[in-house]
Amino acid sequence: MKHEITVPEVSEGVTAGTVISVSVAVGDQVEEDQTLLELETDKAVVAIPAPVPGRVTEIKVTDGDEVAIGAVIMSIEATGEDPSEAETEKQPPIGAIEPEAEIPPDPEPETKEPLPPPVYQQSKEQVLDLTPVRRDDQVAPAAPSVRRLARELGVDIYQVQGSGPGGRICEDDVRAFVRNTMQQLASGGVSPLATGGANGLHAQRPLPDFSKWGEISTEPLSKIRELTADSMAYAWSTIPMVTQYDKAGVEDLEEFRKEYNYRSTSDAKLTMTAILVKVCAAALKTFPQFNSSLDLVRKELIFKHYQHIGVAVDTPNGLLVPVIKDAGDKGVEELAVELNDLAERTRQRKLTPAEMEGGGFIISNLGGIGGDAFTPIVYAPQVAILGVSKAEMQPVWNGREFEPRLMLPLSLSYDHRVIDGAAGARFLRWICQALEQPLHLAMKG
Ligand code: CAO
Repeated sequence: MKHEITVPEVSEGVTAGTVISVSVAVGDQVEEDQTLLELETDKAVVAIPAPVPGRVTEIKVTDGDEVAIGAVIMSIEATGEDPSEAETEKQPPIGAIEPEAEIPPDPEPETKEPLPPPVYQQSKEQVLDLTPVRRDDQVAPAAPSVRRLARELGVDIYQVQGSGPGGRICEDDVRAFVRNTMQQLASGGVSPLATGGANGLHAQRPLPDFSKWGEISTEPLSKIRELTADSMAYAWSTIPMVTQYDKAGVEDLEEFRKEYNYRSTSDAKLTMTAILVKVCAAALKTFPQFNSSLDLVRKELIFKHYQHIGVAVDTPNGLLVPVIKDAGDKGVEELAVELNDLAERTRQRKLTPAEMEGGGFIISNLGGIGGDAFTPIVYAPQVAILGVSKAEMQPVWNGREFEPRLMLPLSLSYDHRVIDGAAGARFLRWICQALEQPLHLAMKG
């Protein structure tokens, strides 16, 4: 029986995606759940699996194609199904001479070309403008041509008030936004909008022709890079942030971790990051404002009574942040298993959008690479993020003498509209103490 494979609903608000790699060819025999192709949307990369075992009979897309949700992308002739259930409407009437069953031709033996690497280039005709339309999980209701106009004029479309039904934004709305903003500029400055956002103008200044000075090459931005650029620019231009630095002596913890990994029969390694997830979840329970979001429109703080912690994962395609849900209710062992699994699937681009949503706080551990300190950027609408640098042996004065200690540098960036400096310092000290004396965590966490 023929199964048509359609693009599934990936996430709310996502209407289309880009095929980044087709993993099968016509004639391939596939298992149930085997990945047929990978699709990149503005929320995530998703693998589309085979719903049944069978043979691929048709592929309608190729790498780089833009496809709408619901579009048919492939067909599979299922194998192993009960023939009495399949194709019943095509059964010949009783007594009729049964024609010979039509057998699809065998695939050309061994003519399959090796799959090309994913291509991100799109032909102009096929492009369905998929410019990121997400901001704090809201979708800007605008046609691709309107979004294109906004981009050309350097307007952040999320700041444009739509005049159409349901707030739909049309070209006139974008032009009116530019006119108003220019008038405000001319009359002495732009006041921040009620959303607390910036003035909405993120125009890029014209670039010089770099090829004048030597050879250059270009490559299109991946969706991940586009989204990262958008969310970082938004956070940087709207959140007044401060970074607080501290250090925790972690020699006892490291000794325990190494001993645990040596004795453990589990596949999942206990890492410093997993321990930090546990400690931060406990810290968020003690200091709930670090797990809040600021709503300037309603003039209120939203407190989350769950501890969903994002962990920044470095992948060849860019930074992604899977979220460990309810970290405060889980033990370190369970968190280690979950983190290993999430990080692995993140690198393989096998996360679902839901696994990257709902985070209230992020840990960004660059210590495996190196560095003394850095200033992580708060990821709106969160209000704080913990950066972790490389733990190193250092001489520390204990009041009588210098003693060698393994010091883990921590950098906490926070939204200064929500968190005062003293609270930032206390929160980070609390984390340091919990790492230095885990009993402290058990007593208070
Ligand atoms: N100090 C010293 N060593 C550290 C360390 C730290 N802060 N963090 C990790 N290490 C060590 C680990 O102990 C491990 O050594 P061993 O193999 O001897 O145990 C090694 O570095 C590699 O660790 P890991 O990467 O396997 O495991 P992890 O849990 O510590 O990190 C993850 C997981 C996903 C956080 C990490 O792989 C990663 O992707 N980090 C990059 C995050 C990033 O890009 N952030 C920037 C975001 S922009 O703000």
